[in-house]
Amino acid sequence: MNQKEDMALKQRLVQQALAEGFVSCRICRPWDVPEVPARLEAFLEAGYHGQMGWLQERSHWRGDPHALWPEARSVIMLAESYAPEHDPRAILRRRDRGAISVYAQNRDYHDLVKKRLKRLARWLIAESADEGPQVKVFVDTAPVPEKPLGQAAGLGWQGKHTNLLSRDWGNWAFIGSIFTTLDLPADAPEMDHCGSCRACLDACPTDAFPAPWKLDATRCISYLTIEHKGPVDEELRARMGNRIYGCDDCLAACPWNKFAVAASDMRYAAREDLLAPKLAELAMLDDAAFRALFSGSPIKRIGRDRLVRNVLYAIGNSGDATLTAVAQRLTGDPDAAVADAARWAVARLRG
Ligand code: B12
Ligand code: SF4
Ligand code: SF4
Repeated sequence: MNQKEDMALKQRLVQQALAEGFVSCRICRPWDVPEVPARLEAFLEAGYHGQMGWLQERSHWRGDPHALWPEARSVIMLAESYAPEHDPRAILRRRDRGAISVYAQNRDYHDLVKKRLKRLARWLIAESADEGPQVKVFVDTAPVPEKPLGQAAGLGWQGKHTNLLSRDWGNWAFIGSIFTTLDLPADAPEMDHCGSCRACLDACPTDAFPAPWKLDATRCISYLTIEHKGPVDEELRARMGNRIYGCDDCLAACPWNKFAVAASDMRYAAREDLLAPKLAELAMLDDAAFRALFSGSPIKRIGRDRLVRNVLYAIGNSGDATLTAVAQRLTGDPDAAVADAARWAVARLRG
């Protein structure tokens, strides 16, 4: 294809991406993030990844998208909004209820974004005049530095809370990518618009930011509730409040959300039963009931034991003595972390 045809294809691609429901579509080169390996190395050396050994294992790819697939010439970066209609911080005051982070209140985004990416990638192959272009789609699960690539493509910038945000759609968006052997015209990177703001850093309940743009994941409630196996450090449990899956505090604090674009896919809208679930009911879930309740939800991935462990920390933090009996029943649970959390909750409520 010549330059004019490349540009025309790119313009139609962006139109098609928006028609699919993405809020933004921009392009960079796989080699456009040379700063990442050193920054990733510093993160790993500080031990900020905790038990997420998979971040370390494939760090040569995570640091260098060009090494991940040397034949790729362009990376198409896409943002998909899941902006909530409610203030996710309101639930934090209802201490007998569990707070589930916005992204997990309905369907698993991995499934929804991946389907959309695949449809767009098929469209691109069909529309391209080149012989047999190849594509690979990624959302979260592969060792791809999605946020730095997003910034390089001009989708948004990496804020001080380390997430990608934009002046057009705030920070409530998932990121997906399509790597392709096609040589599409690249966009300019986005620059920083955080300025002197530090609202996200100050909002963090566990002081998980040692510095702006640096997250110690081992202190982040998202990591503690989703990734961390076994008992959580007692100093941190007490700060988790009623957050039982993920955390939204740093995202919700960002002033750029006033420009957030509403989620176009209703399958992200909060399920009625996951907006303010009762801790007493969640604590009683067995494996079968857990699987039935969270079928199709990202929460399913953590399993009954870890969710109930988190629920018991929330019960311990609730100050609600009527929940003591519920915690007491789980002090002999076969899962050691659940039993430990139950004993801790009982002691806190009696304390
Ligand atoms: C591991 C992981 C986590 C970990 C670690 C998070 C982290 N910040 O690293 C945990 C479990 C804590 C987590 C939590 C969340 N996650 Co997460 N997570 C990932 C994952 C799989 C990898 C991220 C990674 O590589 N981390 C390692 C560190 C080293 O990378 P990093 O944050 O990019 O760190 C960079 C900065 O520190 C930067 N840096 C250092 N110094 C400087 C200086 C300047 C000036 C700048 C600009 C940058 C900079 O360089 C580092 C290397 O690039 C990505 C998917 C993916 N493949 O990218 C999703 C992803 C980042 N997560 C996502 C989401 C939605 C979340 C949560 C909001 C979920 C929730 N509500 O609970 C929270 C947010 C917590 C937070 N404040 O970051 C989205 C973010 C979308 C967006 N708009 O950015 C992603 C992109 C998934 C997706 N495809 O949509 N996550
Ligand atoms: S997600 Fe919550 S705990 Fe993690 S950094 Fe943001 S505010 Fe802190
Ligand atoms: S809250 Fe402020 S510092 Fe944090 S990401 Fe948003 S603009 Fe940047």
